[in-house]
Amino acid sequence: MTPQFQYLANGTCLPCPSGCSSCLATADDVRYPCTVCHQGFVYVANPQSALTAGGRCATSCDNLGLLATSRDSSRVRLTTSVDDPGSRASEGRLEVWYGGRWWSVCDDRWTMTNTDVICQEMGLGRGVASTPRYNSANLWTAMSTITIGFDDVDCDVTATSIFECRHAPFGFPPDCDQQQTIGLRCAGSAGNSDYCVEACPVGHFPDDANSRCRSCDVIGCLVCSSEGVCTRCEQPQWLLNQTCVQSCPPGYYGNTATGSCDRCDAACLTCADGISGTSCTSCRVAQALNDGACVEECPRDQLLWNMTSAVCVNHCPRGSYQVVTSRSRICVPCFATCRQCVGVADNCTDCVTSGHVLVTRSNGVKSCEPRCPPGQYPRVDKHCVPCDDSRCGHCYMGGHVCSSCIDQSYLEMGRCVNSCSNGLYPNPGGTCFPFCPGGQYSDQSGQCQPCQIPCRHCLSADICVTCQPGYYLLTNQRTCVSSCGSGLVPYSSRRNDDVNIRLVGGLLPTDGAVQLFARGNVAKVLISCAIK
Ligand SMILES: [Ca+2]
Repeated sequence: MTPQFQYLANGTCLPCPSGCSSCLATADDVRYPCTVCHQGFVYVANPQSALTAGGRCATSCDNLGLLATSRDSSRVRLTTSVDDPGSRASEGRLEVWYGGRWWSVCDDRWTMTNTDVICQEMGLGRGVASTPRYNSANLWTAMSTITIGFDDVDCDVTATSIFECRHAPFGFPPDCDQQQTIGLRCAGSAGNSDYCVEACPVGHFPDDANSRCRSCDVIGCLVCSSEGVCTRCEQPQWLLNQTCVQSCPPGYYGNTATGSCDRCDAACLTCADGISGTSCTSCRVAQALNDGACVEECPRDQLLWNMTSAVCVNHCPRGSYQVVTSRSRICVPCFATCRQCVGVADNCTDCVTSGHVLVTRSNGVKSCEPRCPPGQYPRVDKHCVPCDDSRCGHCYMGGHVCSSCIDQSYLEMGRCVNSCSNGLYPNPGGTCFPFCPGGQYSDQSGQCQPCQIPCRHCLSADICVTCQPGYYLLTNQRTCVSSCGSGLVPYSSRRNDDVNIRLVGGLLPTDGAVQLFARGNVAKVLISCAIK
């Protein structure tokens, strides 16, 4: 610690004042040589000089008619490096706390007055210089962590804070890139946490009892008269009942001129933010919204749409249809399954459910259904239309190809026919196949005949394949018997867990050589009725 500084006026070296723990090597004003104060002292920047003026260390701000405040609570700071944001420097990139985070400031239209106002807001005395494109000049690598939130800042000389200066609307993308951040240099030193100010910084109020600035303690509050009593909020918040709100409650609008929530015009139920409360967004019962005004009746050329609140419209919105009588012109909601309807509520022209199709009912009205009725198919526009052949139960391929038939016709190769073609036989489901249905065989003349009981499935009148329940197939004779007889035992071709048996090399499933697959030591030998 070097308690020395030089006073240039007459070239004499003078000791650092007692309150100072650090002094300038050269001070242009002998009354303000300090850079850091001892514990228990507060820093007072030179309010006059715009050179490297330093400050003085006082025992109390009160004696000077000033207020004490803490640098840590300031909403404006100078940042010198990525690693050390908000360091106590009197030079660096300008950052402003707003909406719960720090933003940097664009250099567009920057003025020396801006620099001066903001340096004094930070308790750093007069402004010395500003550096446009500060990010670019310092070649910071972490530029992506910075977002420019303030643009076109324009301070009057009387301003005591950047929050009193005009700027482009916050929240819109500023028309400047990340390198265009403004950097400032202030005359004072930033060595101490506590410093003296003429007016409390933003978000603070003067507590006269101990000459200190105290926090408003209201989130989003810029100006307050005492703790918890806000009088001005940061945009886009609005002042309501001494606090700040994101949006005004129903019946109120955000007054863009005053920044507070004010009552809507008596005609409105709710109204839009703006310079007055006369732009209604909804109306009271028995009134309709017409172009921002609440009216008793819609104009003659408009329709009344009353869903959540009454509105005058030029065309009925989707999901409603118009009903025009000599006395009223209104829009009425469509039936719930209709996305669009015409004439009456349940006459759909489009369906809410994407897979649904439009079915024309007997009264000519179209309804949305999961599928077309028999004899119809869905066109590309989802309207159900008749199949080409009236005997089709269902059809596809543009209605040309049947997939089922009605009126006792048979389905043959996608067509419905009165009888199956030669060599084809009607099977269950009314389909023509080149074989007889189960339990029947084709006789010499090509007619299907029933198998002889107790035969169940057969190839001809005397060649049985399976038997009715309670009968066994004699596979060498292809007939069904009620008992196997001597030398034969019943055999079921069903598998069991221990032994797998199969017949191979025979003409029929129940004919052939027996093959066994045995697991473990004991193989059970089962002999079919069919094997001698
Ligand atoms: Ca700009």
